[in-house]
Amino acid sequence: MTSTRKTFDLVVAANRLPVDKQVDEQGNVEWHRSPGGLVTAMESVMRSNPGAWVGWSGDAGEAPPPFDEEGMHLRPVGLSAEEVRDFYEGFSNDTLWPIYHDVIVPASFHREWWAAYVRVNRRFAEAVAEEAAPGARVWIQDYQLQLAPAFVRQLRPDVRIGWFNHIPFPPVELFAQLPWRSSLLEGLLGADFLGFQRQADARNFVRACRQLLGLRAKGERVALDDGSGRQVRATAIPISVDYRGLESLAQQPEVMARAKEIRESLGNPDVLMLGVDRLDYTKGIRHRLKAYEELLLERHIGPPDVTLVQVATPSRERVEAYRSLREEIEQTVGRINGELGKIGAPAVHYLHHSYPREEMAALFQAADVMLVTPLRDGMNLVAKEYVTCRHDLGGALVLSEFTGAWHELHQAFTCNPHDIEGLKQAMLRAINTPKRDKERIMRALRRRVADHDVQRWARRYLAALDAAPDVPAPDPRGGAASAPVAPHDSAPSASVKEGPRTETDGRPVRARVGSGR
Ligand code: ADQ
Repeated sequence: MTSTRKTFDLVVAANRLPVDKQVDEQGNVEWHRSPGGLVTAMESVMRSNPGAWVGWSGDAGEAPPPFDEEGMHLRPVGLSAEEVRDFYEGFSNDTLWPIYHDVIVPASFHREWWAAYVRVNRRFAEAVAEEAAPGARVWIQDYQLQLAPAFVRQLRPDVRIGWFNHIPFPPVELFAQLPWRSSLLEGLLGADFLGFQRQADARNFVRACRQLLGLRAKGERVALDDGSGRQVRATAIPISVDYRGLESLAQQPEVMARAKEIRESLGNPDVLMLGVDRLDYTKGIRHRLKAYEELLLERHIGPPDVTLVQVATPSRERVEAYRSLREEIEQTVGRINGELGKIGAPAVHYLHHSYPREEMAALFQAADVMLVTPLRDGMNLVAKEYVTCRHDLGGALVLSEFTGAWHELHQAFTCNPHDIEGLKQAMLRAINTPKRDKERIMRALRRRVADHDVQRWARRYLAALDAAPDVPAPDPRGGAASAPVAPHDSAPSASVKEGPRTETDGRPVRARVGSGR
C-alpha cells in the first residue's frame, strides 16, 4: 500500500455496490443510488466517517475504475460471466440460500462453485485491504462473503472486522450438510464481531463452532484455539428501515393521493389485501395464494368486495428453482382468476415489476391487510415498511412467525404459513377485528419500528464492533449493543393486551413458540 493513496476509516463490503448502472441513448454511463435500507443506514454513518464501499457492479466483466458518488468512495469488484454463474447464482443462491432457509428446496453442491466462491471472496478481501486506512473498521455484509473476514485478517491484521448476516443462520443439523462447513466457520471467525438478525441465529453459529470445530464457547463468545487468545462475539442486532425518511415520504400529499387513486382503480373494494415480495420460494407466496383461494371458494370473501394485489419482484431468474416458482405462481393466479374472478373484478391482481419508493409507499397506504407470510426470512423489511407508512394507523399486518420481524412485531396478526387453516383465520381476523383495536395494534407496531430504525441499527452495530468481544456500554441514543433488543422468546409487549392469535391446534401460537424455541 503506498502512503499517498487515499484510504478510509470505514470500509463496507457487500455483494452489490449501492448504485445501479444506467446507460443513456448516447452510451454515457450514469450511476444511480439504489434505494435500499443498508445504503440509507450507511449514509448516516459515513457522514461522520469517510467511507468506502466495495462491491460488484452487477455486470459480468472487468471492474470499472473506482469512483466517488454522493460522499462515498465506490470500489467495484469484477466478476467474470463464469463467476456470476458459479459464485453468485451457484454457490450463493443455489447452495447457501437453500441451506440457510431450512432447505425449502434442495441445495446443490458443486466443487467448482465452491472454488469460485473462495476466489471471489479473496478478491473482495484484497480490495478491502487496499481501501482500509490503518486501524479502520471493516464491515462485511451477508452470506456471499463468509470467507472474506479471514482473508482480510490475513492481509490486514491491524483493522477491526465485522460481518452481518442478513439471512438466517441455520441449525447445525442443516449447516453440517455443507461439505465446506469448517472452512465457512473459519472464514467467519476471522471477524472480531458477527451480527445476526435473531438471537437464535447467533446461537446456531456458536453451536456450529462448538460441534463442528470443537472450539470452546461461552455465551456469545467463541474462543479460538490458534494460540492467539482471540475471542469472537456473535449476537443479534436486527436490521430495520429508515423510519423517518419513509414516514415523511408516505406523508407527502402526492403519495396519499396516489394511494386513493390505486383504490379507485381497483373499484374501491371494502378490503384490499396486498403481498409484496421478491419472487422467492422462501416468501410463502404459494401458501398465501392457497389460503386466499380457499377463503374465496368457501365464500368467506370474494371480489369485488375483497381483492388481492400481489407484487412479485423479478429475482434470480437464471436459477431453476426460481424459474419453476414463477411458472407455478403465474399458473395459480391464472386459475384463481379464471375460476373465481368476475368481469372487471379479478380476484388477484398480479404484478411482476419493480416499483419506485413512492409507488411502494402508496401501495402500502392503500392496503387494508398486508400479507407477509414467509416460510423463513432473516428479517423481512416489507413488514416494517408497511407499518412505517401507516401514519393514519389504518391497515393490519398478517405476519409469519418465521420472519425475524415477528420477533419484534409480536402484536401483528400472527400466522404459521404451513398451517393453511390458521393462515385463513389470521387473514379473516385481520379483516374483521374492530377498527379501534387495529389502530391500537398499529400504534404499538409503529412505536417499535420508530424506536429501532436503521440508523440506530448501524450505530449499535459499530459500537458492538468497537467493543468486541466485550459488550459496549449503553449509549443514551441507543447506539450500544446492550441497548434493549426485542425479547426473543418472551411474551408480547403489554401495550396491546388482546393480540390476535393463530389457534388451529387449540393452543395460541405465542405460547407454543415461547416455550419451544
Ligand atoms: P430480501 O429477501 O430481499 O432481503 P426484504 O427484507 O423483504 O427481503 O427486502 C425487500 C426489499 O425490496 C424491501 O425494501 C421492499 O420494499 C423492496 N421491494 C420488494 N418488492 C419490490 C418491488 N416490486 N419494487 C420495489 N421494491 C420492492 C434480505 C433478507 C431479508 C432481510 C433483508 C435485509 O432475505 O430477510 O430483511 O435482506 O436485511
